[in-house]
Amino acid sequence: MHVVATAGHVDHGKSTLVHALTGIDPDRFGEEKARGLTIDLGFAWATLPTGRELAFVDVPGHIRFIKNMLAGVGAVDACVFVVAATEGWKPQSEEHLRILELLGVRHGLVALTKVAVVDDDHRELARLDVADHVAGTFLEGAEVVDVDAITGRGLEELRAGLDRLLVATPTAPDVGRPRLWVDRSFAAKGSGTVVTGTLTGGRLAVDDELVLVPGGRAVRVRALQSHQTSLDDVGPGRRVAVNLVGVGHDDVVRGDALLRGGQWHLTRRLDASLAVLASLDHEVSRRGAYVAYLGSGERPVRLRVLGGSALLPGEAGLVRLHLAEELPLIPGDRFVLRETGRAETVGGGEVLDVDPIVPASRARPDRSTARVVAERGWVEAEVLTLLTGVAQEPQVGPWVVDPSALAATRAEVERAIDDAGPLGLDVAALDPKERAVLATLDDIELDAGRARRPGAVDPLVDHPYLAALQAAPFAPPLPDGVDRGELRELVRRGLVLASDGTWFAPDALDAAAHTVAGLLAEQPDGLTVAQIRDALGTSRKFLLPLLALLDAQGITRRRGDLRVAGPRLPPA
Ligand SMILES: Nc1nc2c(ncn2[C@@H]2O[C@H](COP(=O)(O)OP(=O)(O)OP(=O)(O)O)[C@@H](O)[C@H]2O)c(=O)[nH]1
Ligand SMILES: [Mg+2]
Repeated sequence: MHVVATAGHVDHGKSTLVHALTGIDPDRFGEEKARGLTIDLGFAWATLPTGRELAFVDVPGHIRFIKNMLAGVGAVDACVFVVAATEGWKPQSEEHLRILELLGVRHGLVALTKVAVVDDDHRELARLDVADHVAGTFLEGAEVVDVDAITGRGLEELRAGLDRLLVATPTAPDVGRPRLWVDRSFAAKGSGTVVTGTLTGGRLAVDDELVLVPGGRAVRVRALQSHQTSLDDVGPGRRVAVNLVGVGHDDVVRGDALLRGGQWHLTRRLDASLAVLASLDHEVSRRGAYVAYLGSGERPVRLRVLGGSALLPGEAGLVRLHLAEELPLIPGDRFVLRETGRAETVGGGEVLDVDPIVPASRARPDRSTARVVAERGWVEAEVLTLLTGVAQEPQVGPWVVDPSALAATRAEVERAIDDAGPLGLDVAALDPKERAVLATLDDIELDAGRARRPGAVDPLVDHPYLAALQAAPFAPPLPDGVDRGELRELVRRGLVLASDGTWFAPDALDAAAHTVAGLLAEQPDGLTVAQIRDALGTSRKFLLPLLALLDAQGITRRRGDLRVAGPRLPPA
């Protein structure tokens, strides 16, 4: 399945040829038929001798309707370039060829039309004329087929030529990210809003929840058609009509995009390459009123030349474009730039950066992902995927990180670990990026939420205060002279139990629990504080905080003035 555009000067026979090949008159409007002039895009389709299907987007040749031509050729796979043998190469032959070049069309053939009304010499001259003008373009060496759509001469050769052309023409790839630039929106009887366009990037299916951009309106697909056949789902590289729920046909215009929410970076600002046509008679600078043809739309833009102030005719450079509305763009999207004041095609290029963050004075955009990462240092893989249009795997946590930014954070984390010494670095004190980096470090031990170098002796395990507490379990000394940070860490790790300004060894609690269990076995109705105090040989001053710990751990429970068995009381 391919979508092929016509191109060529006004009246050279584009629509007549499409009609002859498909049986469908692409001129849809009464005025077009009456004047014999295409005004807006026309659509038709056919099956070639080999069974291959193709859709035509038929464009107007008249210079006044160039913006309609531009709306139709943005997403096509190939072109049929029409030159009338009666007239040869004309101004819009030239302009259409330039536009196709700028939009990156790389496949096509030439139909030399009206050959039945010229003699052989004329026809040969026209052929030479065409060969001259396509030299150095994608049409150099393309097949040139003599046809006459009125007599039917050459139509079979043209069909065979299209078959040969399309065998060698890649179809629009499916990257799971559909985008339909709308070229028509209308109300269909009984079914509501229908939009049409050339689908690229992925599939659409009935019941899909989609959004319309700009604006972000949520819509649902009620029905789909391609070539007037209803389908449940449809792949890229086709002309598609989408019946939408959730929007009136007047609220969608040519140039809007239909897509899945969350799959696109929407931007008002982009960096791009710009090739200026050699035929232009003035330089391109920020002065001038420009429109960019992006997708199927005509967009007013402000332009700034990067790395200079102007581009000369025939020169290629870099520009930053500012749009009036947010568009779903990815690097590689192509555009044509025209100047509205002079109504002339200035040039065109390729989107390089859909979210430029470097000031225009320093920006040097290119298509490389590494540049996008380097400019940011850290970028979430999901965001990078939107910015590049290519699926990106995270490197560290959810991020892709510039090598120098990663090295810097790594060094910081290592230094912090070394500074923390044998106690280890409290991982909770790190920010998420540092924590993600920590997880990538080899030579680090993680224990109880602290990171330290392996082999670093933990000073807490043999801490003298532990020995002091153990030596006097029921008359524990105060932590005088113990470093506060170490004490906090001892408590946090459960090496020391704190209660009400008194500190105990865990052994003290175990011993007390056993003693109490023994007493309660004999006296299950409860023990007085004095009984426990005497059994442990301690004083009230130490016993009350100790009982608070026993209660808190569920070893004992209070009942009035007595202590009875709690759920965690050990067996006697
Ligand atoms: N004899 C002859 N006449 C042709 C042929 N192709 C087109 N014509 C005539 O040329 C005129 C213009 O044809 P169209 O098909 O409308 O030309 P077009 O390129 O679509 O014109 P625009 O869309 O306005 O740019 C019509 O009167 C056609 O009948 C052909 O192959 N032979
Ligand atoms: Mg026409």
